Amino acid sequence: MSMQLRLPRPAVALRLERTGPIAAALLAALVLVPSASSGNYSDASGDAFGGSGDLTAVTVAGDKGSGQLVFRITGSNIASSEENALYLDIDSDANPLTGSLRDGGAEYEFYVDDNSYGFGHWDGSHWLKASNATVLVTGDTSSIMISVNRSELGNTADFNFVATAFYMSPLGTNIVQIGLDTAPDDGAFNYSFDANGPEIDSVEVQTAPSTGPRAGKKFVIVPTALKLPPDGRTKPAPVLPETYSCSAKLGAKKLAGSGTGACSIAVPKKKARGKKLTVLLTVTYQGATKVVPLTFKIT
Ligand SMILES: [Ca+2]
Ligand SMILES: [Ca+2]
Repeated sequence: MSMQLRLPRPAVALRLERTGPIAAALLAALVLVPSASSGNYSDASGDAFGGSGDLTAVTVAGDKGSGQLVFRITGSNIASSEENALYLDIDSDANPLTGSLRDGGAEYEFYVDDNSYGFGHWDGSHWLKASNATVLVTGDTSSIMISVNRSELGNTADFNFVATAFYMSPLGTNIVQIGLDTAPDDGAFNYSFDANGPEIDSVEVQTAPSTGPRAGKKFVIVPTALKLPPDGRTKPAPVLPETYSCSAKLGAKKLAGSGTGACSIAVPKKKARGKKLTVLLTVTYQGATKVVPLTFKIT
């Protein structure tokens, strides 16, 4: 079995008081966050082991104006007891090489159990209690919501994060049972206020023919990898968009496309050679949308 152990953090040893059921203050905070748009991240269901909660999805909605962020972490059997807790690590500078290296470069960490939460800040060598004036935590074993303002996350604009369901209980002398599920399985998710989802820095594409469009032939564009900020992943599999589409023009004339996302473009035979083909490639991933302009010379 391949697994990656993120060990329990003695980290946030501090226990702050649980906020209890959804309060009017929480509802007010939520109103500030547009609910239509959010980063949408998923984790397989049924991949938890050792009795830990099973995480299945995380959404992150941020309001650029106020800086308020709302994480919704869903699954089953999460944060059900002190032994079976939920952690949210936030790498607030989106740099896995700074912060707590044992925790994927996190500068901030939440701990949530069935009746309390903790919020810690890495000071360079220790986890200390963080300022939590804007923090609200609520939910149940199928959904935990954590709301915090970026003013208490180092004024981050773009961060990485990992949710971890972690079970640990003594089984006998010097033996503990450990269970775990992390989202994602490898590396970290990214969220940018500007993108309201992950920051997509660039998109790699392949074309057919690889040498570029030819007059009178079909020209096909396929995105083969999205470049996101570094997230500490150990298995560098390409990140593929969830959907993509193309809009192509020859000069001012729109060209018809077919196939996946209309990215198979019919290049006219007449008066096309030597001209510029412009394509707007739109990719979507985890709630973010990125439009990439591409230009080609027709031969
Ligand atoms: Ca899972
Ligand atoms: Ca960091």
